[in-house]
Amino acid sequence: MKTSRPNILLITSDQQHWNTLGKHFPEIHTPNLDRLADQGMLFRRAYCPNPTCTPTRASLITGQYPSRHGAWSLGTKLPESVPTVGDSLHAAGYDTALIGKAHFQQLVSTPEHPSLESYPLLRDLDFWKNYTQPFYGFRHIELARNHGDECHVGQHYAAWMEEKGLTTWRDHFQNHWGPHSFGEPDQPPQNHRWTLTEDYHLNTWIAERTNARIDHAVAAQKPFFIWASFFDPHPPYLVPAPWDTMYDPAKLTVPAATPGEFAKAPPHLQATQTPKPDFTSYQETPYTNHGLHCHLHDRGKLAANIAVYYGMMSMMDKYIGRILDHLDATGQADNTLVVFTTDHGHYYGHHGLIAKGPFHYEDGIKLPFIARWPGHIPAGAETDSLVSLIDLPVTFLHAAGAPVPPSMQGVDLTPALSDPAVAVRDHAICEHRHQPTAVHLKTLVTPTHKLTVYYNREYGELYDLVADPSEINNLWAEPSARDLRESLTRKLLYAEMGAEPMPMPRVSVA
Ligand SMILES: [Ca+2]
Repeated sequence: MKTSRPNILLITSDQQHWNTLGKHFPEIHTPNLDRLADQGMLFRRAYCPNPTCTPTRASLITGQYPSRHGAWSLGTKLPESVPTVGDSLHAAGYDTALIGKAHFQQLVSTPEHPSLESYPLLRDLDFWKNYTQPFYGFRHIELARNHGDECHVGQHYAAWMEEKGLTTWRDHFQNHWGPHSFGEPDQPPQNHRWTLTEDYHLNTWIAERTNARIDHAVAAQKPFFIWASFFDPHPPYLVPAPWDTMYDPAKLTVPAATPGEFAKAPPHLQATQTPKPDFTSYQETPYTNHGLHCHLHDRGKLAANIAVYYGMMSMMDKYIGRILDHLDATGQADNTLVVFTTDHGHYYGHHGLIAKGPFHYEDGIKLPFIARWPGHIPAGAETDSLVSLIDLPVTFLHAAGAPVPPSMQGVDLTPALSDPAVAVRDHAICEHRHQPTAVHLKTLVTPTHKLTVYYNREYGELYDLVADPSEINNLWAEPSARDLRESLTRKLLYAEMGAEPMPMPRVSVA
């Protein structure tokens, strides 16, 4: 029986630069994502609400900004009390499942803040094999926690490798993490070519299990909401053969800083370009300030890393293709809203930076974003309509005809999905609070400009994205840009006021 309500398939990567789709950047090959874009709409101006994992991932399921849902930084936990899109879709009769990376909870469990995604539970495979409880609205989960060969490997993924006959899976992963030793032989971190073969890779597992869940929902005659949550191309730069040699580093463009661009940059950005920067004044908690370190790098090594970064994405593209093929084979493609995106961007030389951190250039906060729904979204369309990841829960609930919890702060993208000329937003907001006060910034993106305010600092950033798309010329302190800065600051305040939720509807005069 074919239901009239659409299935919803969310496919995400982790830390993927916006300009890594082969359709527009021929140095990389992503034939399956190109196919998805040819059959759907490519959004050129999609933004994350925070450029780190946990905050933005929690926004993806709650439709709330990190400043509202509570998981404001890495190492925090999304409160279980926050309504999620899965809660609402389950209540509406959907089969809800998450396959792959969650990262809604922290690696260390405490009595006050217990975490399922923590040591030593990660490696208790029997616990995960027998796990049947809902998790943030997903009635079915199959999880892992490791990027590449990281020691956090375990959960359903490790159980799957064992079921596949790879009893020696531990040999392919690091085993020790600070005080949490597993008493197993230590493995040094691997570089570029992973000893783990493709048959046992995270991508293979996610595609296989996503397809199995599609089959489950079809057999149960229920519409599904499935999040296929890939881990790549998040570093470490590591991929099985032959993908590690697919790209020749000598033939790749290696981005770089523009000479002189840091003259008017905030001090933490300037410091990243010095050999031994002192970031102690930014360290309010004992926990790592991601990205606040020296970013100077060897260009040759960077090129070799980019080749593997691209290889990771081409391999992931193959397995995304397997999921899209399965939608076709099961006759579900026409009745499925597919969204492909990532949780945040990545630097590989842009502005002299590597990986991620409190830097809100387009490289870090703009995303690849494709939506396909035959008959509802025009095929092959492209749009500059601004969208935010916090819009997806609201949009999914509208597609399903399910009520939207008043807690959600996103915008319904439906009008923009049907017409690339329609804009549903005049701004996007990107937050970044990695320390309570010392690393706390907020960015307003408009169709033409970008303003970044640093908490309790006199400095900031202001870029004209039309005249200066590379974000080289910081206008924040320019006397000629004073009125512009004032009006954008006011617009940021309006945006904050407009996003204030109204949990209780007004039902009486007083
Ligand atoms: Ca991430």
